[in-house]
Amino acid sequence: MIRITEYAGRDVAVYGLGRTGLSAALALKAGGARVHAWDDNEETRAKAEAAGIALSDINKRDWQTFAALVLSPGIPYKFPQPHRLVRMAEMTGVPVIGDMELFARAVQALPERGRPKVVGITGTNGKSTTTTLIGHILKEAGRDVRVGGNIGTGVLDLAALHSNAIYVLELSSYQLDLVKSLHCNVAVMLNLSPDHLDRHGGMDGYQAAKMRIFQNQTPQDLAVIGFDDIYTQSMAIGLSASGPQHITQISSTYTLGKGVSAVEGRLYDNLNGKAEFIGKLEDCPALQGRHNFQNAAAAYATCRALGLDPATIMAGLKSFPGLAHRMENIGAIDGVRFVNDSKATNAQAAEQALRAFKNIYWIAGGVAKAEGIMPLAPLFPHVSKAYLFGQAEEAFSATLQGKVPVQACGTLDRAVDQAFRDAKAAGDASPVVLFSPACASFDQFKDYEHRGDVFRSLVKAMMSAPLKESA
Ligand code: UMA
Repeated sequence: MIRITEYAGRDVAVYGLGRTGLSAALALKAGGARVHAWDDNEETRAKAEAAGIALSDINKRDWQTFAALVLSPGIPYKFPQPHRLVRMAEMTGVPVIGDMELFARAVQALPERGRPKVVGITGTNGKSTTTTLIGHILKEAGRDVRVGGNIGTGVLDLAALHSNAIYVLELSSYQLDLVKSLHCNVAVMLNLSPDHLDRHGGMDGYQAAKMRIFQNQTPQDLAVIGFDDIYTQSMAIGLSASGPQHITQISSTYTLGKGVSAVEGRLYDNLNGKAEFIGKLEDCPALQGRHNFQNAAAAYATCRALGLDPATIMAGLKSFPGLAHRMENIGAIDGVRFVNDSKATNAQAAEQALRAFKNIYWIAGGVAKAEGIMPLAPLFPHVSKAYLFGQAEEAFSATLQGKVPVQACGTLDRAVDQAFRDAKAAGDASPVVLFSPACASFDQFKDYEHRGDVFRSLVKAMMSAPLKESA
């Protein structure tokens, strides 16, 4: 835990006691603040109490006494309209901040030489993969790395500040809205497309929130910016005109005159205006597909800035296991690769994986969404055969009829077994058993994580036991 001593002996309101609020309340309490913690959800309040946080209904308190309101990112700050308690704070002159701001100030309070490095990652898509990837490469290189933020671990839950440590933080637009003092030694902006517009009052507000990742950067710092969409292109132009920091552009679409490119998975370092071929991303199983090439280029640029050599970074890209349940590479048996993409709960989410591979033995099913798998039709030529299970079996079978061979399997275990047998027997080049269900899970599983865990266990069991003779 990162103790927050800034408010020692003062009263601080903490509203929202999910991952952010609970970790902030504990960090403030450990640092000597008088914490007034509240959540409207009874169950969440009970959990906070069990964790040692005394509850205090801030709706009924004298707000003049609070030194700050720590707000959770999920609670409306400015749009669609400020939460009632945000208005209350504003009316009484109480600053509204988030856990990232508490972290940022704790870092700034250290003498300059004692500060850890901070790497922030934002963008519309690919944040979690890039954050985890950078953490993985740095860890493999022997660095003291701590990974948190929007990825699921509240930043104040990470290990205590240390001058040798590197904090790799996924930053959402919600979190960036609540931060003023954050100073990223490396700030990564992957890509931008319209998202969360209601929460930011439109695209301008969303973009402005994202731009806050660059605030407080100095000439010693680096901004890594995607070149593949017009929004990030214009951010890079704006920053190069008026920002103090260095800029490295990255692309998975264009071969850049200066920067890091990963067009068709061929990674080139052209940071100094002289292109050097670093490696083929086809050798990195968990980084397939153009969106992942962009993530890999960003991770490469970041790790170079932190002093890693190209060979070490390439080794980390190759050994990256991927995020659990998101195109997670589980391993191979007899040349057949197994990929767990259980997080794909609709057709749009399954598209990335279907696009990334060929010779696919596709396992799909569960509770279908309204659009079914029709939007995936252009990718059906990538599929050698489909194995269906769960409620969607009949509907998916009808969509695939005449286009892709189909087998109705009923359950996931039968689908895995049959897909492996066929993939092994077919003798295709680089066959992939892909579990990308394009469905919700709740007909047969607790949630997508449970479903993915079951798939992984089935594959691991096959890895340690020979295949039985008959299906
Ligand atoms: N609440 C009230 N009253 C209200 C509204 C909410 O009491 O009127 C309470 C809720 O009961 C809840 C808390 O306030 O307990 C709100 O918590 P939260 O939604 O901010 O969630 P946390 O558990 O604190 O998780 C947050 C991030 N969630 C959001 O931004 C919505 C997590 O990102 C993040 O991992 C975590 O902090 C740790 O940093 C999740 C997310 O979905 C993954 N992020 C969005 C995204 O990626 O699209 C931005």
